[in-house]
Amino acid sequence: EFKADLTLERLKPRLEEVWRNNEIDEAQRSEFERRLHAHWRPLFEILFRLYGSRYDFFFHIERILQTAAQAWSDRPVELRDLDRHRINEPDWFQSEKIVGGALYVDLFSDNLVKAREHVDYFQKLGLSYLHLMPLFAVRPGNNDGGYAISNYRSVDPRLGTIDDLRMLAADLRRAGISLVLDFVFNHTADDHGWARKAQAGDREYQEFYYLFPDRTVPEQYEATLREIFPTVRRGNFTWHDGMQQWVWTTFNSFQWDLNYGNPAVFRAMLEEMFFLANVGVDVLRLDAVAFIWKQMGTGCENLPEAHLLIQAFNHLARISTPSLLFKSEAIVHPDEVVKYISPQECQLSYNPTLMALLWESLATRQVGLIMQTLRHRHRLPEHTAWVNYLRCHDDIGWTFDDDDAAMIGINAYDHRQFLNQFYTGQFPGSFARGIPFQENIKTGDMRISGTMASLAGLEQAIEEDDEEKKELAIRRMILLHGVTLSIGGIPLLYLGEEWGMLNDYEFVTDPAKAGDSRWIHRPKMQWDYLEELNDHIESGNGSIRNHIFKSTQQLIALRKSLPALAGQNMELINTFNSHVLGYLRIFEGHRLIVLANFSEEVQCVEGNKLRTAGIGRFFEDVIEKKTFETSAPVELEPYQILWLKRV
Ligand code: OTU
Repeated sequence: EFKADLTLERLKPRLEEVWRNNEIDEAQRSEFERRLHAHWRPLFEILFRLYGSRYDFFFHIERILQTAAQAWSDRPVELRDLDRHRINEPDWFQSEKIVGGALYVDLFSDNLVKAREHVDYFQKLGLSYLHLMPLFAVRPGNNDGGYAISNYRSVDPRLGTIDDLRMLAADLRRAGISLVLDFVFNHTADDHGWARKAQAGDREYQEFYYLFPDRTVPEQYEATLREIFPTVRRGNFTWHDGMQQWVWTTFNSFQWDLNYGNPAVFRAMLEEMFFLANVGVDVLRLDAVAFIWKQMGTGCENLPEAHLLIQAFNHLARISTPSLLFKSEAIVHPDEVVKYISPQECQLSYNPTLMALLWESLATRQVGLIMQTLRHRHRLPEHTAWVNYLRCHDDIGWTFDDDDAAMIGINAYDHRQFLNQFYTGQFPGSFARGIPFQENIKTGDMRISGTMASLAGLEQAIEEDDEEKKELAIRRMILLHGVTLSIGGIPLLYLGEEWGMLNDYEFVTDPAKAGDSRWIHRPKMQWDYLEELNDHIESGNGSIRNHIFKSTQQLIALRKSLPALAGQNMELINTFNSHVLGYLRIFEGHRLIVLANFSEEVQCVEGNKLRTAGIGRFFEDVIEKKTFETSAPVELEPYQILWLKRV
């Protein structure tokens, strides 16, 4: 602490320069300094642990501090107002009024200007949180859906300009919709300015990446590494002819992993983070958090230093851009996912385990594994929340815990094989139409691509023109939404779900997409659906879409009217029925019981089992507006979900 305080005293005069150049007055300065003092000690300790042994540690610390001061100087007034507001309301995202959506600007709206016209659509659907998939300048050709960024400060010209983005951000803010963008900080594209300089032989920038002249060191690393994109290339390194070096590439060969062992990389990315924050982003989705630190002899995933790095970014955000929050994208083992979640690290996190287990429950018609898992994994620290989703732009991986499975007599390996068979439609009787993603011949491992509707059976039902199957598929979709909208945390729709969009098999005709099966679940929005909505179509696919849209919209509106659905508090209810998931939500005295039937048969739950949940003698399902008595069995239709409130 003494060291930290002394360092700050010594460095403070170095900030004068920044204040002077930007004409920052005393009041603004002291607002920054108050927060700097509050966060300095922990920040200094983290940076010292990461970089303290470097000969140039103090140089880098000084630069980091100046970067923070510069970010505060650049922060627009309206965002500073928002900062003050959010500091007093740190739990704004816990509200039942928060409902999220995610989309690709090009596939949904064509470009940013048109996206601004779609704000009323987002409101009509009930969204108050919008994640735009990466929209920055990318390399030519395959750009991994925007995740191969060549410039974090400019927008892909096909989508618009950075000013279009600023204007959209302002529109969204006025409409009460929080903006979420990606912070793709594990890697840059191979044509990012830093990578180009490295290729041109600049030593300083070669140290931004992991480069090796021969296979010796890469092979030593690979002895303990997983392969994330095994169909792209075996191993984790890519040979670069120009430099005559092997480059560390965890994902695609054109995505170069950044070397955070070098504090200059941390500072450079910090600048990019602040740039995005000052555009008017409320939440940054931290992409691929698991991979940002490497250490020989480990799996180079989820290392303690990865957490320290994010905490350092977080402290700096608290100092300069305090309304900015982080969402962790750690699609890893549930024990590891949760370690990224805290007010000091990521306030929000994808909930990949819940996502996978909801699909698992649909396939098995059993709720054993989801119950076993939720029992000890749903609770989070205060001031944090899950982001609960069903599908996103990525694949589904079966990231449940093997011991959770073993506890209820399930062999995890076999079960994953079964789920892969089921969701690729190979298991007899399966309703799903998924396709494999990144099948690993060596390990037999596989992930699943496919839209929500196609995985839930709608594609098969439409193809077979089977009314009963269509009905069941729609019920499955509403059931799943009914859970993510009520289980605690921010529900996140992947846009297209609200229309039951089916797989798009056309992606194979585009050479930049053909090698990546995830494009099957990234269809283009059809705006005539919206027109159909007013046409009262009685039959055919139009009526199915309308039905799905209206039910989804209605469920969202309902969620937003139920204070019991705020916060994270969720207690499982033993329904004594292995097909029915049950839980109680309590928030500030408001209560709601949820019962969800994962089978296509009618199921019963003894009403008196629910009394213990303190709901009284009568209750009403607020979805169907039907009243039940706790003295009788509660009957659930196939795939029905009930949201029960005491009357
Ligand atoms: C993320 O996902 C993105 O969501 C993907 O769209 C990108 O392709 C990738 O990073 C590279 O930027 O492997 O299949 O957590 O599962 O980070 C998705 C581990 C991915 C990975 C996850 C990654």
